[in-house]
Amino acid sequence: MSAIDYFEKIPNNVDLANDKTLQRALEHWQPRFLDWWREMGPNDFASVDVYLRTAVGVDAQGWAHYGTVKMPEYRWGIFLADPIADRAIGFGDSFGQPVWQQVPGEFRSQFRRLIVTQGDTEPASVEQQHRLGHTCPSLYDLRNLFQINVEEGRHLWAMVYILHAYFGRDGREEAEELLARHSGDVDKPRILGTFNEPIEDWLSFFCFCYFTDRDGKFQLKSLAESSFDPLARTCRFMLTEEAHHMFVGETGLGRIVRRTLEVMKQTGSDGPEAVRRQGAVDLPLLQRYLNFWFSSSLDLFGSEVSSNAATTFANGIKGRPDETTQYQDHVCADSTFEIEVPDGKGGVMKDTSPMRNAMNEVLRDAYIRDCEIGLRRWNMQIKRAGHNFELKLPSSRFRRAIGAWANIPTDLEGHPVSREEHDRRMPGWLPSASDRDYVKSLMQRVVEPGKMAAWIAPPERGINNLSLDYEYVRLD
Ligand code: BYC
Repeated sequence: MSAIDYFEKIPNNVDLANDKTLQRALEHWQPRFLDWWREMGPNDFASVDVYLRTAVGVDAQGWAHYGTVKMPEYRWGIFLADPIADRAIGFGDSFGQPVWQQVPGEFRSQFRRLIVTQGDTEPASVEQQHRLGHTCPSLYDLRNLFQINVEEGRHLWAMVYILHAYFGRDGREEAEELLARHSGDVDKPRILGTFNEPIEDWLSFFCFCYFTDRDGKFQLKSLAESSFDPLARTCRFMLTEEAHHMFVGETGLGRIVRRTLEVMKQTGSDGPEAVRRQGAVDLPLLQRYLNFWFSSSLDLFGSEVSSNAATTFANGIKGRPDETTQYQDHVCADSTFEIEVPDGKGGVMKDTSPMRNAMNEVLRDAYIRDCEIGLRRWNMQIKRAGHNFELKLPSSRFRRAIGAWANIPTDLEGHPVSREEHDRRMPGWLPSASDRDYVKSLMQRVVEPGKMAAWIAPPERGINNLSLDYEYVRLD
């Protein structure tokens, strides 16, 4: 295992002390990062003590340390997973050749584009969640929000390290830009659509963690296959932290379902009004939030047919998740993939794309299957409680803004419909203004240790074997 130097200004396992130029460049960026954190992060909580996990190593057994920290003092560091001896390129035209320790000149701009896009999402999510701390449903949840925020900050560090270390002046300029764009900013928005959507309530937050962080899992897994070894190692370690973010989403939504079912049992009614009278989230309302965040997150995979995707696969830049273990053909020079596209006459038709061009769709399909797992679990809870209601993922054709289905009006099942019908039925498909007002009315902050807001059930256990009434955040 590579040692992590905690006495350094920037904890790292990349031997920063022996690269003074890089160290100085990163130490120059560090105060800018902290200024950004103070301005755009959970700034109203700068002085509170939070029970946080900090990465202290990269091996599976003991990579994290838990302790009480004030967030601006969190040790954001640079950690790469240990190298794999004799690792060879796992896909594309250079399959089987040794991986690269430097970026080949001819692929520089493609790598930079992907690394910047990945890096951009990390601070974006912190900005989106900027004010959520004020309406937390419990101290446990508040701590989880802050844990996610500091780790997204560390993931920004991960990408900034790669930009500084391997992309020279261009990389340093891009690192500055990562702090200059802001989520939802009219003039300088974040790069990808979902990261400009406001997250103003905890139901949206849990949906974001469930759907959008899961895109992070798939994109990081694809980049973890990259032939550029430092990028692959960086992403492998990021995935370790990412798992907790999806856990927060999945258990958050599961706890909401559990609470709603309790209320339905108590009142003996499954009517949305009865559920709302008890201050819980009715299942149709939850479905509309799922529709919103799922469809938005689907766009994050890019177009069904993409020359960028073909090039990055051919060049060994970005593979498929678990490329080595999940696929037989790692070159995909002659294979094809069938996709469904609009037929231009208000219907759907099958089309065949070269496999390399369809890599975004291959990933999106795998992502959708992964998203279904949580829904199956929640539907089981609903069924066991004796209710005839099923949460469903909408079709991947519904409400798309990117790719073949962009701006094509369809219903939830993906059947093309007229614009008029689409607009008329939309309030039943996505959260309406009154849904959002209702959810907002639930967002009353609960900060007594062990207590939960009325719209969410308690988690099964606390953090790191601590009890649920542990004071995870000391607000004083
Ligand atoms: N919104 O050929 P196309 C995470 C752009 S989440 C706006 O269709 P391509 C996290 C695209 O950039 C993971 N623009 O697709 C989660 C391109 O623009 P340029 C983030 C979009 O190139 C929660 C153009 O459309 N990581 O980590 O194959 C919290 C044509 O693109 C969108 C990554 O995404 C969109 N939704 O791109 C915190 C990995 N979709 O370059 C963190 C890095 C596409 O022509 N990125 N465009 O100006 C990539 O791998 C690829 O850039 C994409 C697909 C997956 C985005």
